[in-house]
Amino acid sequence: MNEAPRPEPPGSIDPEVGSISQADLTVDTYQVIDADGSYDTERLPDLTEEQFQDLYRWMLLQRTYDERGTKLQRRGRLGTFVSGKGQEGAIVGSGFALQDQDWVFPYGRAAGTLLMHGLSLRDILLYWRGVEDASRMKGANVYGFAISIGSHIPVVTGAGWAMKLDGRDSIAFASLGDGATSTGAFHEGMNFAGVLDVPAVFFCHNNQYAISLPFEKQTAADTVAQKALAYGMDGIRVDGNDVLAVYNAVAEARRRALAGDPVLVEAVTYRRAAHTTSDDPTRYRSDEEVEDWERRDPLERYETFLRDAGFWEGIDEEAIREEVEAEFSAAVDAADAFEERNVEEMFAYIHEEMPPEVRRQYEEYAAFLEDHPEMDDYIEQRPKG
Ligand SMILES: Cc1ncc(C[n+]2csc(CCOP(=O)(O)OP(=O)(O)O)c2C)c(N)n1
Repeated sequence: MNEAPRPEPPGSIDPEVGSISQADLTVDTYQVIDADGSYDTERLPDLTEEQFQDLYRWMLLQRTYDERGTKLQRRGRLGTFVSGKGQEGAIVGSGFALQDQDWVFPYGRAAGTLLMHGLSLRDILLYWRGVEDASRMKGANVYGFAISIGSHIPVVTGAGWAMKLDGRDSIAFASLGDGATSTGAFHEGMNFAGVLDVPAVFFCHNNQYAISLPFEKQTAADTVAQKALAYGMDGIRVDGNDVLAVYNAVAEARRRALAGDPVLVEAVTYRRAAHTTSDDPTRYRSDEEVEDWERRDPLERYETFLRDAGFWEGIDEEAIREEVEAEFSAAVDAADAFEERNVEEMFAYIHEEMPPEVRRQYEEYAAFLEDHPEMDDYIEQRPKG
């Protein structure tokens, strides 16, 4: 044991003891279209007129999905519903920059990204209806929703690493919220992504809230993008309500990821709807704040751009609205026609063979139902797929 007494804190400390501080960082927010709709021609992506118009259609589909999905839930026809209203620029701009061979690891708010990646609208509705096997995300390179927030980040790193070892020309793409960046899983996954140089893009929708918790109360970091530096990665901060800026940012992040440099992208946006259909946001945020973000609506901003750039004439807005409404209605009909599920499938859908622990749970449940036949009626009343 060292018996020598510790010195008192010195009266003066060497001023040369240095530190780095976030105050020294400049983190710019990349934009192509300003809030008033004016744009920088130098930054316009190299897209065809049809592709510029397509972006509008996708955003309108996302808006329709959010509005009608919320109503469906209110009528008891979905278990719960998570709206991406206000985040259309981030959802669609990022989806447009991906390629079919990429894998998407989604969080619940980004339905449009998944539709653009080939997932059916019917299956997304079935998911929110509580049909377990909709979690399989059939027919698209899409992994199940990360309901446990941030839990998918190490999986994304692992998937990206596998792609790298296989020499594939694809990336692993994660969507996540700002709240997810405060989880342990996020830090671990990001750390290894940086160490292993995996082809992954981590796309954070910074929509200012994690349920009722505002961004400033959740982290002392000024931005999400700067968190990348701690993992030896690059961070990009982009205006998430500017669909073209998001498209450029994710296209660039994807290019770097393929070259072995994973990127964290922060899209600055706002969740205009409630957290889920069981939340009342008026309890924790002001009308003024919501109205302020309504004025930064991603669809209106993009429409102004399309008009100024001369791309609006080719758009029959009424026809597109009818088309996306019809697409949504058809998906609801298809979900309604989905065959009835039996109880076993709730346990059986995820594994090729039921593992012993899951089998034990299933048997317990089946025995419970035998003892309580009245529960059958309750199950009958569950919304069917
Ligand atoms: C690991 C974990 N902790 C807590 C929750 C409960 N929860 C559900 S959503 C949410 C907030 C998510 O916020 P954010 O990641 O910012 O995404 P947003 O919903 O704002 O789009 C929380 C804490 C959860 N699902 N998973």
